[in-house]
Amino acid sequence: MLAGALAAALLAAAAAHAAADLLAVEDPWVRGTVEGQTGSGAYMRLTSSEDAQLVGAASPVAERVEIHEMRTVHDMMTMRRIERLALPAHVPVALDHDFHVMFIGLRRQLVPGQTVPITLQVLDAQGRRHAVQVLAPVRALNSVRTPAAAPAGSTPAPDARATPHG
Ligand SMILES: [Cu+2]
Repeated sequence: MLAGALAAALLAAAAAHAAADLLAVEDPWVRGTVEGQTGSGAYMRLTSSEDAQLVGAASPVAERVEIHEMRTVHDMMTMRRIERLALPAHVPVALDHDFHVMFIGLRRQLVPGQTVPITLQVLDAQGRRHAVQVLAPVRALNSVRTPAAAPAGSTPAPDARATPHG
């Protein structure tokens, strides 16, 4: 009887394990665009409550949303799509420059005052997929990355480097 009640309680707890409990999203924002611009970036800080992975993203404002990694190859700053980004338990992961969310094929201009919905696809330690909803305000085109997310001693990313797709 006790075991049954405990099992029921555990099941209820598992069902209540919402995506919001899994992932804390801080300071999300999207870089504004000029008219006709087809790409932009989204920036935020993610902290997972357990070992997890960011495996995808989507937004109604863009045809495609990818997770990108910046790398320096032969002194050239390049970026590539990555399939998954590790989110170790309780370690804040900054999506600010080296990693960022990329909007490709923007359907409209993004101007300050707007809010952009983004759905993050997260795989938890048990291999379960969670959809995490984020509402990211649009910031001015020339915004630099969130100062709070920048490691000490680093310099803010110039706009041109942060949005090579644009
Ligand atoms: Cu990119």
